[in-house]
Amino acid sequence: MKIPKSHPRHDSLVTRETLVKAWRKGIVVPEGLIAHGRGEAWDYLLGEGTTAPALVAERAAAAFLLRARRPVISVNGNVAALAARDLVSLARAIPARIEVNLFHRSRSRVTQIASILEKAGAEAVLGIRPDARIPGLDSKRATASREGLYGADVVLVPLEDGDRAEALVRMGKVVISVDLNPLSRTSQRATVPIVDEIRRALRNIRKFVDELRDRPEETARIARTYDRVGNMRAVYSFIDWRLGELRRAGNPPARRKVKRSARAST
Ligand code: PTJ
Repeated sequence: MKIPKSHPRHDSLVTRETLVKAWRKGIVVPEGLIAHGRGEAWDYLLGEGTTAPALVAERAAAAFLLRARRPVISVNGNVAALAARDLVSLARAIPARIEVNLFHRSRSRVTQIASILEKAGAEAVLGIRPDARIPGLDSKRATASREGLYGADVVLVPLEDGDRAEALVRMGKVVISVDLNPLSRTSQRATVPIVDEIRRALRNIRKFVDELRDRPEETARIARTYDRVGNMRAVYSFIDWRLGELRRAGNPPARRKVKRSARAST
């Protein structure tokens, strides 16, 4: 379907079409379309832009990923369909391994997703031949590679399910999630929950990786002082503020531009 450029919800409709196309090819599962709708509803509430607390979490994520010995980024169908390029760009910048890990796992989906990532510039994508299991999980999400998710010390798990996030935390890993729903089990369980849209989050983390790469002391300070509970409180305060504005205006307020450098201190 061709979306007219003049449509007031152009970008949102293009995203929806991208996911539907990926579903037709078998990359995204039908459940992924439901997940998208849930995420977009939260994005409306958040104002469809990166909030100041999300920027703080994204900067912390960059610090943890840069300090990691074995950083790994997990990819599922939705993430591959929406953000393959952004994800590969971040993985190369860190550098981190990429592993395809699916809730609705099938060999053909894993292979298709790995090939999308390779077309976007990824090398040696993991997940096709898993050789380990994450303890305490019964779903197909438990499959992992020793070289990748199983052996990682820091994992970035966008659009994750809560069970696996929790299991990865139990294994002692630093778990960075990206999920627009601050109340999801994933956001509740992750070490660094990022409440932001996947493409915005990946681009921001990438910028912070570039900014922090040659600043080990600042990176160490951010990792030491990152305050998960404080950050989630700030997310709830933001939602509270936004609802207050909506209540007062009776209409969505114009979004205030967030200045990345000015707002992203921990
Ligand atoms: O490809 P598979 O087989 O691994 O399956 C992928 C899905 C997404 C179906 C699977 O991981 C799943 O069931 O996830 P959930 O439990 O529905 O959680 C997905 C979360 O992602 C929800 O809490 C949404 O709010 C959130 N979400 C959806 N779209 C976005 C998002 N968060 C950030 N950016 C988005 N674009």
